[in-house]
Amino acid sequence: MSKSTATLTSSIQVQHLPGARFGALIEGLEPAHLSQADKAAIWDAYKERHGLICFDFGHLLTADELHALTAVFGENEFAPGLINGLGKAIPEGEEDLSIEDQVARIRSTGRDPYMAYIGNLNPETLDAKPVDRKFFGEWEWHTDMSYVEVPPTFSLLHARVVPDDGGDTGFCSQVMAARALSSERRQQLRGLRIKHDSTYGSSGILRPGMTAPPSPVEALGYAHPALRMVPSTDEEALFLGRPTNAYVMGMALDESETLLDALWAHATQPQFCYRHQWKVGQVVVWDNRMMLHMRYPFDETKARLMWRTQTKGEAVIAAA
Ligand SMILES: O=C(O)CCC(=O)C(=O)O
Ligand SMILES: [Fe+2]
Repeated sequence: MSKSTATLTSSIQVQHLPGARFGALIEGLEPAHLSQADKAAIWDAYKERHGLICFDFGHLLTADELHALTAVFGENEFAPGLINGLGKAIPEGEEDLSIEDQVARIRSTGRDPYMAYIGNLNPETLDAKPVDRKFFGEWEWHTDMSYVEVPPTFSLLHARVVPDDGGDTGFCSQVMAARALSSERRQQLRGLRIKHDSTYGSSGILRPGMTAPPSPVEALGYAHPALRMVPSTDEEALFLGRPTNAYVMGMALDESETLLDALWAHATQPQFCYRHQWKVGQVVVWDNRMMLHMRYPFDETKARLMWRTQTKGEAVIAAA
């Protein structure tokens, strides 16, 4: 990887993520003492390595440290499922409840509204916590919260407890997938919008307050351009969201399904994908504009707990 002037004054070590065609591995970073040079080196790695970085700390972070690392990538966004309309249906009678009131309510329970806990352990006590069986199964390819108009840009996952086997996270570069489109397909995709369903979470569980739609045509969600621009690197990326209940706006359902099947087969080819095996203490950050991700299954007798943060997004820009 080329060295920029920024990396000369930062003590962090940046290398290619082993086993991946994209992604960087960063070691030696002190999240409580992030310098301007560190931040510049992180952004260089992000740009050169297509929006995926694994930070190897070798120890667990505090919540403040994870929030400080998140702030390198943007303004912290609320965790999904806590604020009305952000991965959570608006309960009757709460239509006018302000975000400030909701945040005050969440904080009064001792909960950090910017942190999500994904796992089958109580995040405080680390005691086993009952979860839906789907938690252990495969989580479908997706980009985070793409069913809202302005989805979060970066997501960060911090491995606290991981099984010795299984539970890997897959990443798939949609910039590489877009580059490999035929010119006919690229032409066809310009102007097309795909609706990204909000009813099911990535593991296949219905989200709080949601009901299953009769068909993808009626599913609640947001329709985004199929091909988007990523302004930070000035490249195009395919933007498929997630397979469940996806729908190409304006098409007959069977026509939409046929096109989506072909796009998913193209988008998730092995040469665009990387499978991450976690080590406790790592933080992986990805740019949802450039990257799909999924989670591999693991054994129901095992424990897994991740802390998760995300950054606020910006309006989705269609490829010209
Ligand atoms: O737990 C994982 O490996 C991935 C979960 C996920 O989809 C996410 O955090 O956005
Ligand atoms: Fe996700």
